Amino acid sequence: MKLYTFFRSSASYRVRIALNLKGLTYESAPIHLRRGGGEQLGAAYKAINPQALVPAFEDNGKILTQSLAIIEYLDETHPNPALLPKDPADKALVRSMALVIACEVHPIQNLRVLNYVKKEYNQTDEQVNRWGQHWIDLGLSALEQMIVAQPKRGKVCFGDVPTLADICLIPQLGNARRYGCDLSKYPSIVEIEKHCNALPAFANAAPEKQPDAE
Ligand SMILES: N[C@@H](CCC(=O)N[C@@H](CS)C(=O)NCC(=O)O)C(=O)O
Repeated sequence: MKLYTFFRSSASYRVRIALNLKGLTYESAPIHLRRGGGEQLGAAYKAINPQALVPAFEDNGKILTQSLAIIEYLDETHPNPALLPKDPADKALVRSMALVIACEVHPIQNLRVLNYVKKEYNQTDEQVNRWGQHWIDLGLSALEQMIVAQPKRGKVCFGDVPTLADICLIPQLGNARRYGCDLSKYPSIVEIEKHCNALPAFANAAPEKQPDAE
């Protein structure tokens, strides 16, 4: 198993957590998103992922892309521990929490989007930062309400055992801090982060623990 990853990439971080939760060992293939204008944009990496995004994942000669597709593949090929609840309504709830981050927040404060906004619309770093902060805050504030309102409130987003929702949430919080978001507005999220980061699967997936960390 090989993971094309960048230490600071939150989508790669999601897959690293899932691999660790499953107890799977893998080879890390670092793709530096800034060096030389971005290694993800080179022909060699585009042959692996035509979207020029990390992560990509190789298993038994097959290449998979999109972090959530990779994580669901891992969950189906290595079912224990499960990353989604069995009950269809619970499963839909966990997926909806994960998608708040993966569909609504993360894509619009991604490197290429921010670079585009900055260059095409002549925005300063400060303005681009505010853009990122706005979308992160909107998503986290909704997620905080979803966590509090759900019936199985426990140590993590849903119940007491980490799911896909936590796998998406925790990496996003590092980005949130980088953009200057005030996380004290989201007390349940901060508690969940504390709990998850005490678990080796999450701690060992953190950007600063990666072989390509700077
Ligand atoms: N939806 C994709 C998002 C992947 C993605 O946006 N990756 C970022 C790093 S977190 C990336 O490669 N950015 C490179 C760029 O913007 O040029 C997934 O979940 O895998």
